[in-house]
Amino acid sequence: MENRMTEKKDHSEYFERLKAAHVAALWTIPGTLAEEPTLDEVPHVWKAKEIFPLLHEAVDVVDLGDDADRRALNASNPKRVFGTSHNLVAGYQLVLPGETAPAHRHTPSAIRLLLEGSGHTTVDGEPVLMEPGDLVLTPPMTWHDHRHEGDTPMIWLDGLDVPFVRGQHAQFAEEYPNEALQDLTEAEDVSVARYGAGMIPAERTWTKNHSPLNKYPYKTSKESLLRFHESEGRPSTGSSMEYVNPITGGPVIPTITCFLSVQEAGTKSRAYRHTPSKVFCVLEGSGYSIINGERYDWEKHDFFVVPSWHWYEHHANEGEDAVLFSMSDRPIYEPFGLLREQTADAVPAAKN
Ligand code: GTQ
Ligand code: FE2
Repeated sequence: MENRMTEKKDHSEYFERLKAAHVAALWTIPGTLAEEPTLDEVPHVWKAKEIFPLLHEAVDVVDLGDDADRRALNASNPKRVFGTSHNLVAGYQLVLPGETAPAHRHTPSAIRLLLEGSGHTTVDGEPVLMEPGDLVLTPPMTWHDHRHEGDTPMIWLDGLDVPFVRGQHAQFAEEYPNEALQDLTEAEDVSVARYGAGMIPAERTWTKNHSPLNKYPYKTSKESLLRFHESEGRPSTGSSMEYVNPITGGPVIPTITCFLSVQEAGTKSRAYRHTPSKVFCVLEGSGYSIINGERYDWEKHDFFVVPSWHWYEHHANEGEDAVLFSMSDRPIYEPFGLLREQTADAVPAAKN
């Protein structure tokens, strides 16, 4: 009798014909039914001490306005051609005293976290004053330009959803007429006046799907975080608060949610892992994070990426409490049932 088990036919000619017909045999693609995500990103720290000098060197390389709309260095994950994670890109941007970056708008959203100096970003006609630690939003298709009248260089952290938007084939951008700064049609920080105190105007005129606040001032955010931390009995595992759209309680931008966390000197956080990716930026203090069992040191103004589904925990060094800002692509996961989150007391030992 014929032994069907040991009989080996050569099917290579069949597979050639599948290829020519642009179909793939599901039983040969293991990733389709993979039990855990396959990643094209790794943890990495971008050090202010290394990148700020490179950013200052860019002054000799590009003239703002003439050669380039923006003088920014975007962080590419070591495992990717573009993108700090698969959905987010972070980087540093520099504007010198007296310089302007012309107005434009685009479908990708951006958040800015001011690190050094001060100046203005105008968002849809509203001049927003940026000071250290302030979170400033430029939501999808809002006109924005940057200008700086102060006397020291202004550097901030950019955070955008460009990899996600490009992946959806939804990237569009346009220049403001004459590559100029936009007209100022609103008073300075008017969105903070209208929406910045846990109240909203009784007459509800806001209809957009992003936060009506263009700025979350650091003074308010940090005070709020520290009061919360105090009210919880100053847990040694630290405290975190999420920035919200004051109308919906949802994320500040449809694709990006932001957090501010405090970790007291000499203490460590709980461990977390989740499907969304996260970029952390150090506003105060220094320390290190354990990400999937490896140690990543950080200090003031460094930023680092925690890829999807990686266990991580933060340790603040002795001497100064650490304040970490973070942004996450979590809002992209939630509507599709893709959000998975776990916590533990400590990062589990790495699997062999
Ligand atoms: O400041 O408008 O890092 O449009 C990338 C794209 C900054 C900006 C970036 C941008 C901007
Ligand atoms: Fe932009």
